[in-house]
Amino acid sequence: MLRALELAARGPATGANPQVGCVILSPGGEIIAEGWHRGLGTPHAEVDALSSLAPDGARGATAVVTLEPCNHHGRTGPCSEALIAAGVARVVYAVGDPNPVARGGADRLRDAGVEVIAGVEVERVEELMHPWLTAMRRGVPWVTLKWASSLDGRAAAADGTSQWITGEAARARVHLQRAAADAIMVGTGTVLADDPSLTARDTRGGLLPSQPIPVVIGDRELPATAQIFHHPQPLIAMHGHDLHAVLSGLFARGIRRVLLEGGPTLASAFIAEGLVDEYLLYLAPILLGGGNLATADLGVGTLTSARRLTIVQFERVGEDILVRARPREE
Ligand code: AOF
Ligand code: ZN
Repeated sequence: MLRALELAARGPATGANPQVGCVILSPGGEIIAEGWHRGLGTPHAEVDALSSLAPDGARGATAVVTLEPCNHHGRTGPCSEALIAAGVARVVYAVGDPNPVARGGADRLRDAGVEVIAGVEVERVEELMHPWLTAMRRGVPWVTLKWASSLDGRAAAADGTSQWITGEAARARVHLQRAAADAIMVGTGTVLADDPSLTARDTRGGLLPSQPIPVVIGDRELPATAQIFHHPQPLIAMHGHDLHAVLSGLFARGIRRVLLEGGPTLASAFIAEGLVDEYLLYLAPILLGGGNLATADLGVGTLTSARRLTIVQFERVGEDILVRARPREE
């Protein structure tokens, strides 16, 4: 399973489909085939692994898969049927398929007389798949909120200047984080104030291979000259009155991971509604004082109603510090 997990991680971490890996073992326990899923519309990990074997090469074999084999005719045929047709004797998987359309593979396999073992290395596999699994289980994308602030929590100076609070290394890291998201979201206010391009770029300004879809929330009109209209992906513009509905709408379009880079107003609305799954907070060693806090009103009137987080990681990035945190589970 740990090998299958390694293979899974070779697939793209973005897009509507999960990262899935598969190893096929001979009846004697040796690895005879490996496969992984390379993204939407391509063969699933199980079929990818089977395809490297002769037609009867998997007879009596064990298939080890990170995700329960699917049971649906989607963009490809059901993996349950492919494993049965190949004569596989045993299927071992980690995580049950959360997709209501695709699930049911384990039962189908058992009905066909295949031995099925579930839940192997489930914690490690869930860790790799956590954003995708969370999104699929609730029908709403995984939301990562990113901001950069001074050590005293300000996102801009008194005159409104807000670019280059953090250093070059942190900016390069943000671009990688953009490339790892399916969509990048800001409010119309941020587009008007900063005219961001919302692309994922390398340190020379070239476009990275994976580009998040730009999403703009709000009612203010955008000038035709806004940089965002030159993004390689077509813009999604939505009203922001019901943020949960905004997120379900993005999920329906195949978006599983949203990076929220909006200003304090949009960020705080998401926080206040409990819609943020993860925080990426860049803290620069400068002090700005005054107003312009990174967050607006969060509806926290007293300390006991504070939004409490758990820091899951912190790291020095150049001169700055990156704090990764998640809402504390009560
Ligand atoms: C994958 N890769 O290796 C496995 C998946 O859109 P489709 O037809 O490719 O089906 C996607 C669903 O298939 C996905 O949501 C998951 O439930 C199931 N298993 N998907 O993309 C794979 N094994
Ligand atoms: Zn499948």
